[in-house]
Amino acid sequence: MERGGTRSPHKRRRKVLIVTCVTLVLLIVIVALSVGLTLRQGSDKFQQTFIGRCEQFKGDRSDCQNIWGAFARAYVGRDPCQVPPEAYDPLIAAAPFIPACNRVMFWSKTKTLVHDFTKKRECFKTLEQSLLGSVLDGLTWCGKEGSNETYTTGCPGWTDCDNNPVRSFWNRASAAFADVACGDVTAMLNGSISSPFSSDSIFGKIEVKRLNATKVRSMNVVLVTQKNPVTNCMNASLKDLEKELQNGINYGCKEVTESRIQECSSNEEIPCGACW
Ligand code: DVN
Repeated sequence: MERGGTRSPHKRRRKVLIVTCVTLVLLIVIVALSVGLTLRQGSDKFQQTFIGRCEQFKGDRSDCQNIWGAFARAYVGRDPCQVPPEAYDPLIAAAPFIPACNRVMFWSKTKTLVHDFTKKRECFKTLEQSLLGSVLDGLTWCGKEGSNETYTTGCPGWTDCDNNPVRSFWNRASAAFADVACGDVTAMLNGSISSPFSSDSIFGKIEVKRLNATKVRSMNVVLVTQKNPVTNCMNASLKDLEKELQNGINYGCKEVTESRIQECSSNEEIPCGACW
């Protein structure tokens, strides 16, 4: 029996231990809940960005939810290095690319310049100006086995594994974009590098190979040069590009200075056809 309410040291130590354990468990629960909440918020934010961009492009809410569903099913709950391009087939079916005959613009190593130009002039359309390209340009996403969240951090980088969700999307979307190319198509390539065309690039290994001579009449390269050009239209890699085109697709190449392209971007008085 305890005298006067004093406790033995043993009991005091046990009480301190219990309080410490309970505090620790509570702390762990709070941290777990806040991490889960943060992940959930990140996942929701990504979905809101996707749907917001989709609605902005389409001008209405119409089927953006369906398109989101087809997109998410490609990678959610999957190992982020096991998402092949064909996982996005249902997405391409849900948001098909619309042919833009004589206005298709491919590019390689000229991302900033080509989009500065195409954003200001209606002459050409790039993949990144399509519904899916504009919704996902600049975003990173992946899933994880056993989770129904979309992660935007901790995802595999572009070169970490071939079948990562972002790279597979752009490979699949590039193929679909090239499949609907028609008429005279254009490619803006970089004349400041020794090989403006690389068969290892998305343009080289996917898009060029999918151009169909029954629909595409010509491939016209715009080789962007600086004051002191590094290369020109006689470059060996451009000869390779010409060889890789399907028989029946004519090839052309023009060296155009970056300043001329910037002039065309900002001066709508210059008709599209006279830019180069
Ligand atoms: O025709 C275009 C367009 O239609 C697109 O779908 O494919 C063609 C462009 O791809 P490309 O020929 O491979 O050209 P790039 O310039 O080598 O790469 C295009 C983009 O892929 C880069 O701008 C990177 O995108 P980002 O990060 O600038 O938004 C990405 N990319 C390519 N190689 C990469 C890489 N990102 C990171 N690491 C790499 N090694």
